[in-house]
Amino acid sequence: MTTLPTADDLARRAREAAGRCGVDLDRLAGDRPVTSPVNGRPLASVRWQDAADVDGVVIRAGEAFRAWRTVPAPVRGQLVRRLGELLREHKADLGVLVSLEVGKTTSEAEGEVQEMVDICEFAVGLSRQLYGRTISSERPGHRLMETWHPLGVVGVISAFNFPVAVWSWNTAIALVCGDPVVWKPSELAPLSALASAALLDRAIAETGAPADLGQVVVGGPDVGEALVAHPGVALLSATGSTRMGRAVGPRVADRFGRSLLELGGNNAAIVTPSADLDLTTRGIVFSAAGTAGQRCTTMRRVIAHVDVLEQLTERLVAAYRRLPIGSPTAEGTLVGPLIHDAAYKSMQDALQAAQQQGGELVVGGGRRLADEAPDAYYVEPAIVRMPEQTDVVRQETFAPILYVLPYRTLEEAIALNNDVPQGLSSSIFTSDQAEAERFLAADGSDCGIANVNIGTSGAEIGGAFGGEKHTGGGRESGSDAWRSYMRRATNTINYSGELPLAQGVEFPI
Ligand code: UN1
Repeated sequence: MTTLPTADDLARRAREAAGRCGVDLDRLAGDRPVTSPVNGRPLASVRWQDAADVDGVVIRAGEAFRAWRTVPAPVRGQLVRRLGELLREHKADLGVLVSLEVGKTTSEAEGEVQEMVDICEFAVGLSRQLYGRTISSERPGHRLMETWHPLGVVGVISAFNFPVAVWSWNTAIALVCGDPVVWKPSELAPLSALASAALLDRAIAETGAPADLGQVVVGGPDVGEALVAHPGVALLSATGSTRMGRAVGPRVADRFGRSLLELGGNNAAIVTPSADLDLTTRGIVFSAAGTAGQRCTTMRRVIAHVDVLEQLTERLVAAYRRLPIGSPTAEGTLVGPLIHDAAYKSMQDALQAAQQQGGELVVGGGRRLADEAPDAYYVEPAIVRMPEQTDVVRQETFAPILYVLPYRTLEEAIALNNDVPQGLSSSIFTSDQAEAERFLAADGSDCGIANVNIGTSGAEIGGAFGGEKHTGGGRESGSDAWRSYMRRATNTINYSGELPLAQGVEFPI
């Protein structure tokens, strides 16, 4: 009796969901196979475009920009409002596509779509709040102010693990800011991309906005490279590995473009002696094992005080043993598959390296369902006790491995938290307010996200999302992340009838 759905069943479900979202089914008639990590079998096929197509796409986006930039921002918001409604209506359809293409459980896949709806709502409100400042002028009869204008074409390169939400964070904000978007989705998730793009196309048509405001180019790395290099792309927002960011950042900078980089994380939780261990255990397991360890916010390290380390590890091991691993579409599953064989191999390599570097594997690491689906990679999330923060712990392995490290003083714990190249997310579990404040202070966590008594993953869209150091420094989503998508003009207005110069300069002509 098989527990995984058949290839035909998955292909039919994907096709139907894509059709309901309005995907032109001709686009699914290409020669590039799409594989489902659920069973390792072909799910569909798509046609790839290539680098030569990018120029025309960016030029059309530039034309759309020239029309869209003068549409009042609250009117631009109406397009995003409609997009949000359509996403809400098709939450289940898009959820199915995300689940089948990247292996998320139904709840997590639908949660991803909910993030899309949320960012649309945020952006609609924002469309009436793109505020500039009025600044006191040093000269009489003068006013100083700043105005935020649309920036230009935004290129979005997204990763497989949040195949559509990251596009929506960029797109909802870019559109209200007056910018068109050209999207290069992950090669591994073209169906959910085409479905999201079809919903945007529909919102554009229904609201009478310029047709080329949202374009998607399904293709390989050459498409991404063409977007990075194109002088018509004003802002390049890229999510992926630090290696990718290292290639993208300097090339965009070289042409004086802007880039917004959201790269790897190596997120830790500090667990202090006063932590509520029940809540802590649940918080850690969601962040470390959820999404099969494939979020950039996944918790990869626990830094536990020596007085609670044993007890905490026991609780975590017990919870890990109970984790339901299996088909992400089956009810009750909490851990779905890894994306592909390379992810599985990198997990095995890291586990081996960790043990060579003094680590002790306390639970997990094994493969599941290999007989039934030899090309799907289900794994037991692993916990490894490490005596210290060795090389392998300082690297991001995109798989569910949680390293547990001991500490004695909070200073030492914070130093360990910060002593990795990445700086995305972090948390502290404590009931001691002073400890929490120390962690959040200027000399505390050096990450873009620092939490208290919740895990490192699962951020809401209302805050700015991103991190420091090798995470790339970009901020997307809420708060004032919109400023990256606009250009600021400083305006000085003279209504005095005189011409006093700033800094008291005299120029008597
Ligand atoms: C990512 O993994 O690229 O905070 C994004 C989270 C999600 C977003 C993750 N809201 O885990």
